[in-house]
Amino acid sequence: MPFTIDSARGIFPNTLAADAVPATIARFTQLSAEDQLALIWFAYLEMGKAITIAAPGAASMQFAEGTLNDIKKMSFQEQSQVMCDLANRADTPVGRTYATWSANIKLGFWYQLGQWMEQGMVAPIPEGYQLSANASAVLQSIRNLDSGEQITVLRNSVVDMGFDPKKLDGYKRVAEPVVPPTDIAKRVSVSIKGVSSSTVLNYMNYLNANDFDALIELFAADGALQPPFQRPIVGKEAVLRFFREECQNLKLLPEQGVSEPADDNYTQVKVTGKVQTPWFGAGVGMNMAWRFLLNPEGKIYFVAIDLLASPLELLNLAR
Ligand code: 45D
Repeated sequence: MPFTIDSARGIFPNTLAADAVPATIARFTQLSAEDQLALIWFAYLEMGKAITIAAPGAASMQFAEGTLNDIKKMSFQEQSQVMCDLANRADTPVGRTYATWSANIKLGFWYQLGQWMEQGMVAPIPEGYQLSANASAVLQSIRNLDSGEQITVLRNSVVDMGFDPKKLDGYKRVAEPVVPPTDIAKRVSVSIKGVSSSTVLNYMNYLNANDFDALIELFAADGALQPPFQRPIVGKEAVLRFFREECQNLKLLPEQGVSEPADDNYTQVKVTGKVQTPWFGAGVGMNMAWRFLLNPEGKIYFVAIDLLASPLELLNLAR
């Protein structure tokens, strides 16, 4: 039977993803806005003792600057209201602006608010704030996650805030400018134990070099990419947009993999290894798997990227 995107999602079915991440987010989303903000604040402070966030570059901060300056001028009470409205996904002017931003701009916005909260320029979480019992339980679950899972929970909760972009009709997406690809002379090539597919090796090398125009040519016209805990992004145009908006300056460190024939002359390849985000650099190595399905022409019909449940999963290459 020919593959569909839906059936392709099921290749290497015994890959164990870090389900604790969506489970934690689901519980977090049920909390009141005040509890959500206080909980993230506490989690962020505790994590900050072990890992450091890199300050976002000016290029990504420029888009949030206007909104940030408006917030800085408000009273503490108004500032708290704006933050609660974002957590509540309320339909407000700030919530609508926030909805148009890429994930990195949203993170940079909160990074700045966090700095200002520490410096006393933006309303702090009230001293002695008591989390509800549910919120304390969620904070405890976050403490029990590894650092790759923790930063994914934080990122996803930030991305989910603001007015729902699907409810905006017609808007301009706001993302950081795309950096030029790394000079050919400065590129480094990966090697993957057990995998020789040039498509897979080039995928890693092009992504590491921010060479999105070359990267997208590795995909079939109807190809799809499934980011961790998301539905597949389908078609070259949408996948290229995703690369340009969300995938700059990642560091992919694949280690090992397996390759085997699949139905209809397709080939399935699973690779495991680490990924670093520019926000935390070498401080956080996320345990990842890539599950590729290559068509008979060697183009990527489907690739799923999974955050793995544990470092042990790096060794799980069973078919
Ligand atoms: O609410 O092969 C306060 C793809 C309190 C592409 C706060 C990929 C109040 C293909 C503290 C102020 C992308 C899929 C908030 C590979 C409050 C591909 C602030 C994978 C919110 C490999 C909180 C890439 C703050 C991956 C400032 C897996 C939080 C990338 C900041 C993963 C959190 C990247 C930050 C991750 C989190 C980045 C900066 C998980 C960043 C996480």
